[in-house]
This record gives sequence, C-alpha cells and structure tokens, in this order.
Amino acid sequence: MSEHNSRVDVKKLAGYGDIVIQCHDIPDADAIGSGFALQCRLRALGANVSLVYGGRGKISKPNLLMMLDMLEIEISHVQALPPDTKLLITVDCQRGAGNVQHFDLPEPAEFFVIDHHRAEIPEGDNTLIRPALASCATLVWQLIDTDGFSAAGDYRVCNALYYGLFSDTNGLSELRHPLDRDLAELPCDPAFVRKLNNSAVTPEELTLIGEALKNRGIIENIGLFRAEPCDPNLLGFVSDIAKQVVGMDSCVVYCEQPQGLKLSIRSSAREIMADEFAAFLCRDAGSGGGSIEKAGGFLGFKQLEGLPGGLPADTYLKQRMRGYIDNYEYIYANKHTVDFGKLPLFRKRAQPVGFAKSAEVFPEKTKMTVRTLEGDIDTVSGEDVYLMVGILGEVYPILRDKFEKNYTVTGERYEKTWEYPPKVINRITGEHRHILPFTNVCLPRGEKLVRAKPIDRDTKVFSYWDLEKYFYGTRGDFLVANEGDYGDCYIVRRGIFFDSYEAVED
Ligand SMILES: [Mn+2]
Repeated sequence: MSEHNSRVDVKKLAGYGDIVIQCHDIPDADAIGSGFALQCRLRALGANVSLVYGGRGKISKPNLLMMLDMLEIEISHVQALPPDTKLLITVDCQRGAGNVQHFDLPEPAEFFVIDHHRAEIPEGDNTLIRPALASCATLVWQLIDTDGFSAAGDYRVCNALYYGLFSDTNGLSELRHPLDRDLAELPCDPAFVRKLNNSAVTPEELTLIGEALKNRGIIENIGLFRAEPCDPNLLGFVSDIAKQVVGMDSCVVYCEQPQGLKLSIRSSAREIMADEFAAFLCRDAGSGGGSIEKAGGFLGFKQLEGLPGGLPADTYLKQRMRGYIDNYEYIYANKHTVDFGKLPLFRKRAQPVGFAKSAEVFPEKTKMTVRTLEGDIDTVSGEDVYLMVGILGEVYPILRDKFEKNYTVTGERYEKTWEYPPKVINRITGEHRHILPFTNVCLPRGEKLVRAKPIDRDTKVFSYWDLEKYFYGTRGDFLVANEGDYGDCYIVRRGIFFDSYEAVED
C-alpha cells in the first residue's frame, strides 16, 4: 500500500471508543456499504459505533431500502451528534465539503475523513483520500483487510462492500484500480445483487433516462448527453445505449451533483480509449478512468472555479471535448511520415528487470489473469511462457525462446516494492498469488538502438502489435522508434526516458 494507508491504524480509530460514522447527505450504496463495513470492524474491536447521515432528504430509493433491510444495516437520519461522540468519521465524503451536513463536534472530539473523491479539504494525519479508487468501499475494504479482517468471511460486510463498488462503477463496468478489481472478486451473493439491481430504477428515473437520451448534442463523432440530476448509476444506462448509435463512436453522459459533474463515458472507436478520454476530460479538475470501452469521471465545481477562465461546468466540458478532438496528432505504425532517420540515436541502457516462469506460479495450462496497476492481462501458464516484470511493476508475457535470445539471467532475486505489487489470479479457482516471490533478475543482452525525439504536442501512437490500445503522450514525452524498423514506434514517458536510454554518436 501507499504511505497514505500504512499510517492509518484501524485499531487506533477503534481506541476512541465512542464513534460516529457519517455518510454524505442522500447516501448512496457506496457511502452506506463502506460506512457499514467500517462500523462492523470497529465494533468487533470493541468500539461503540453508530452510522448516521444528515441533510434534508431521507433514504428513499427502493434498492437502498432493500439493502438496509436485507443486510440489517442500521443507519439513522440525524441533525446533531450525540454529546458523548469522541470521533467522527465521514465516509465517501469529506467533512467540511458541501455534500455532507456539518455537525459541530462536542469537545474534545476529533474527526477523520475516508474518501475516494478529489481532496477538497487540507489533507493530513486525519484524512485518507484516494481518488484513484473507484469506490469508497474499495478503500474501506483495503483498510480492514490490512487490519486482518476477512470480508469474504462475513456475509453482510462482503455484500455491503460489493454493492457499494457495484453501484459506483455502473455495475463493475468502470473499475479503475487493481484494488477495485480485487474487491469485485469477493464472493458476493448473486441473488442479493440481482434483487437490488432489479429495483435500481424507479418509473420516474426511467422517464429521466428517456429525457437524457433526447437531450443530446454531438461534437464530431462524440455524443454528449445531459441528464437531470440523478443517481449516477443511471448515466451508465444512457451511455451503454448511446455508444451503439451509428455515427457516434464515443459518448459522454453527464449530470450535475452537489459537488460537480459526474460523467459516464463509452467508446467503441479504436481512436478513443474511454479511460484515457475520461482522464483527459477530468485532468485538472477531478479524476477519471476505467477501461478502454467504459469509463467514468468526476469534475469538481470547486476545482473548476480555481481554473483560469472560471467557465460553467458544462461549457468547460464541451471545451475539453473539443480540445480532445483537436488536440492529438495521430501516428500509425508503418503509415507515418515521421523521418526517424534524422532523429538522434539512443542506446537502451542495460537495466536489470525481473522475470518469472509462469509455470512456477501456477501449474501448466492454468488460465490466469495478470493484474497490475496498468490493468489486467489474460494468459495461460506454460513452460514456454515467461512473465517480464518491469521496474514500475508492469508485467507482460514473453515466449521463452524470445526471452532466452534477448536476456541473461543473473541468478539474483528481484526485490522491489510497489504501490500495488503485481499478482497472478487463477481464473478457475480464483486464487491470488503475488508474482514477486517467483521473480528473478535478468539483463537485456546485446544492444538495442532507437531514434527518439520529445513531442511538442499530445500524440497517440497506434503500434502494429497492439490492435486494441494505443500509446499516448503529452508535450515532453518521447516518440521512439526501433533502429532498423521505424514502423515499430511508441511513446516513452519523459520521466523515465533518460533512465532507460542514453544518447550515442551517430
Ligand atoms: Mn463513492
């Protein structure tokens, strides 16, 4: 885990004794699920913990009422804290932000913030804010899991967390972080999820979905749909339909929420990866991500105010979309006109990297998923499949022949620490194994030469060996091609280029 998490000690929180966990106003499944899971853990550690929310509206959505009923979650709608409160924890929101009622703390109570939205309050020892995660449930799960509590063994906690993640990611379609993917594999009760999902839309919301489908514009080949303020889950229904419309390669569906705009993004075009598009739209004023086809994002009003120009949110969004379309230079491997031969020559430094033999991680012919910070890759273990492990914890499969031709094994163990250590998951049994214990050091053999230059505008590079994804870089990143095959080109981030390459005389 990152430093952020390692300094949070659940037992220390429990030590306050009298604790109130507060969800944001009009709580959603993520706020309820993460609040409830934390409540269970803190109670098990001996604390006296209540779960509350404030604001004007009461929980009324049928699926949420069912969630409370089926998981026996007690949550109170309150207008003040009990006088004996020693610690207030806000979940899925930040005390002091506009979407959570401000309660006065009885002296000498303290507060703690657990959230996955962009920080809106000063961060410190009493905040745990991780915008890279798709749900607060992921964060709470990680927290209690690190503390030794197995959510998988507790029906109520397991389903509460799972449904929190499920709701914040449009039915698990907009997972972002590998930890989100890990949580999505908890053994939930499918009947429970199906039942709640069956009541996720009210007749009024169905009308709202219809209105949103009508309320559309198009910028080039990207559809833009505005929904009235609603449960963000509904946006995914609209975007799933919209992306199938002829002439609309991608779409952005948004609605206003108290703190900003919530976005759901879909893409069926190779030229637009939904996760990269979402991250671009939200870059300076929120966060976004997902997979290449489905993504989500959030643009905070407060962050937008801080940007030069101070545009209204929907105008800003349209400008960003226009910016996205006009912004990029497109380079297709083998079809580009870049004169690489004239660019400076570099030699790849012989940097030690790791490799693992897949058949040592799981027996031969096991269908497995390799999970890294960069995403999931499916492969099958075998004597001829090795896994290369890069310095940033990135993993890709390589055939044994190719490995032996290009690398020398040094015999040392590969020792590294990463925010998310890469894992291999057995797709049949669901068993997770870390790769690192199976990883040894190797050194690239021979000399690899490339031609490279820093790019002066945002660029997408479509390689000929990955037909689904593209490389993208911003000003200052490097466009690189292999000497001897200028068709094989790609992007290397400026931050690691000079660690990986050194200039040579031509
Ligand atoms: Mn949430």
